[in-house]
Amino acid sequence: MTNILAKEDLKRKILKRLVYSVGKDPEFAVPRDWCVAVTLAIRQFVMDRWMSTTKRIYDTDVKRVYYLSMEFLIGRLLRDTLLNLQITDLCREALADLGVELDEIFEEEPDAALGNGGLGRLAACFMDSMSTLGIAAYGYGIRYEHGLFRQHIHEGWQIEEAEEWLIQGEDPWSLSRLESRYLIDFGGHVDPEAPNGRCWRPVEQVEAIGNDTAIPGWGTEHVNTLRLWSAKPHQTFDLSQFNEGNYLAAAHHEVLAETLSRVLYPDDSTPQGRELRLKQEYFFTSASLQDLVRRYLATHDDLRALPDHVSIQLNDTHPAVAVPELMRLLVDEHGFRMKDAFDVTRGCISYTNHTLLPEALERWPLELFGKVLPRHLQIIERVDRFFVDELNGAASEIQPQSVKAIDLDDGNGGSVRMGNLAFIGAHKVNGVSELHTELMARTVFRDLHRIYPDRIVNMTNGVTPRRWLFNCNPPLSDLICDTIGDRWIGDLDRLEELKPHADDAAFRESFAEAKRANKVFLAQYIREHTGIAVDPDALFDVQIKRIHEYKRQLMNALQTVARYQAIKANPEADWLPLVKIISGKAAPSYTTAKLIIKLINDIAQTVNEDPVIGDRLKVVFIPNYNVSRAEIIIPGADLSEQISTAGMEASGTGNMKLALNGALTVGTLDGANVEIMQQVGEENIFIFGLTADQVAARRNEGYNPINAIEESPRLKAALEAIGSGEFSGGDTGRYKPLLDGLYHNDYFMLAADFDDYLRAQRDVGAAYRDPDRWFRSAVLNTAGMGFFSSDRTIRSYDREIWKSAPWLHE
Ligand code: NBG
Repeated sequence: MTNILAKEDLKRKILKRLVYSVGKDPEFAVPRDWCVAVTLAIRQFVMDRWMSTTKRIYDTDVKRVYYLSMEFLIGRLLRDTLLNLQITDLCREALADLGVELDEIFEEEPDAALGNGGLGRLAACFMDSMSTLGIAAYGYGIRYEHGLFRQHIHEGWQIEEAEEWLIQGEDPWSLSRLESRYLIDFGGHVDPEAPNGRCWRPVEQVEAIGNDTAIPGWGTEHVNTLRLWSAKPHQTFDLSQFNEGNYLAAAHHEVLAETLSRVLYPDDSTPQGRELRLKQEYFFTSASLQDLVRRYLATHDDLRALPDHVSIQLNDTHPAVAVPELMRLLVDEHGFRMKDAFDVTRGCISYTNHTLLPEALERWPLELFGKVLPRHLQIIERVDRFFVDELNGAASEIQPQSVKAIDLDDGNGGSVRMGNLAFIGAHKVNGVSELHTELMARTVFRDLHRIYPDRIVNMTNGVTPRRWLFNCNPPLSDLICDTIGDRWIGDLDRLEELKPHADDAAFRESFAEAKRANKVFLAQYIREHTGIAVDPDALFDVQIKRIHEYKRQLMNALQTVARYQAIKANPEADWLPLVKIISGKAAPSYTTAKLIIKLINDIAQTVNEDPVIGDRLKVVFIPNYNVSRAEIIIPGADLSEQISTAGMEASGTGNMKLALNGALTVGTLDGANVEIMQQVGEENIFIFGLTADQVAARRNEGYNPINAIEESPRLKAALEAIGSGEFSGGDTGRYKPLLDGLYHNDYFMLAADFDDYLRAQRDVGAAYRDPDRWFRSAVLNTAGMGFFSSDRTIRSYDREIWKSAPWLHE
């Protein structure tokens, strides 16, 4: 009865939105109109819970957690929101009554790609988990008008196209909060004569306006807020200029301001030496801090107690300017003494490091920093002085100059080291897997770790099981629910109960059927999107992630060539049919990565068209990798390629999603692979290659790739085939940069690992030929992945860093 009422109510809400907000007659509405109408109706549906959550947080005055992240790679929201509200079936039935198919509506939603890769997707998983656990959390970021570029493949090359996720300029999920607006200043100078506070005389101002999206948790009434800032001009359109006919000048301010939230920097590893990027970082950090201080002061009056009520988590160094910005707010606007402001700031802030790659550790030239943020530069100098005092007390043998936030001796006029600034200004600093955390303490932050030995903690990454198993993989999640019930969705450790079923032949059979159904679906998708026909009974070998040399897609490509050559040499042998599936984007300015994409596509063309090869080997590059594509590829994967040079992948999260969905991993002992191995058991994963320590040792000894290549006839033959133009229509020059890189440098030690990689792939093939063995391992992979829920990660952030939800740890 209630269900019928609820259904009728939802129908009414949807129709009302369709007519009054979208402005369409149901008779003429196209699927996209329905998608917007449903979204608006669901938004309305969560409103009560959202408001009562806000009220509860105010009333109980629990500690708030603020997650500052330049990126939130959210993907589509409708399916996950319905699941979390537990109204998927209700909505499906309501729409069916209206003659509309819910699954078709899902496909209409644009994929919000406000992030580059792992770091942004992690932030999105954390939002889901923080709501699910009932933590009073706010995500803060930027509402980019254009998210990550769309990748189009033209004759094998990556072409970037602007991405449009805002349907007609709007995001139906979000509410624009015109009352939450803040002024953000830039440039100018600091007035040394100014009496107390307010000594900064900026020359440029923009407004930050909040746009809120509700993030409901799973199986709870709790709804948190994701607040993304958009930039608007402060001095709006200049009518007098316009009237004088000076149209461009009239719009100048507008254009300048709005540029700040126009595009996401499409690079996940190299800092952009660009003023705009620095301004974006300050823009969203300042707006977020002003907002949280205002919220705090609405119900408290003593800012010295801020650390008891507020935790600010910096997702990488992009918001590290929060350190001087919070201090500036306290000193210049609230009359604090500098040292007190530093202590309060450090009490609130903690920082997550996501990479050890030297080129990814942000640095800003002093000149640029001082030009854009003169007051902040001054404050950072003060931070350095407090730091030097602490250093002198703790480890006087360390040269302050080598660790201060400001590096005067970089040979380039000096720079601000954002990693050191974040480390010094935070009370906790975390890595994202055990190995990464350990390496962090031994390498990039070695000296700082000696000075502050209790500061570094590990928080191994996780992924939300709602999106990354329940929603993306109905065949498998149905099987799991039939076998152990559905409590695993909110308590992933329960997957452990599947372990005994690994020895049950009937269960393994059902598990294999679920996998096959997903592979059939993926095969159809591949056919529709690439024209390539693949056999669902072949082994689906998947590598999906950003294209980067350290991730070694090139090694995967070379293994493919080696396999191709072996089949050609002996086509009649009993080859296990293999489909290589690769997908990922390269940063637009990363020439080598783009050339790797071209090579993969060239290999694909040659192999797929070779009549001798047939179904024994197919190579597929799926264009425009994004969250929605991941949701289709992951459930259909048999093998997960996690083959980075050991010591270089901070954690990885795709590795977790794939194993959770029953793929076996072939990988190095890098990032979270190490912990995946511990959880699923060494016999259920294919590990190969040098360890991080061995990589470092080989580099120190003076590694010579030519020797390694000479010792590996199969690698040599693969390289020679590429060099001879076999995959490039006789063009012997095309891949010279890649080949020269391997022969003369091979920084990522591909040659050193190659033969062992082939060995591991042979082991994979042998295991796959024995379905009992394979599916036993696959079941044990899914069953062993409970640890990698982002719920577990968030609990441990809360226990060790935020301390905002003590009831979670009782
Ligand atoms: C990435 C790492 C991944 C890690 C994610 C999330 C950046 C800078 N780093 O290994 O490369 O899984 O962060 O922590 O995007």
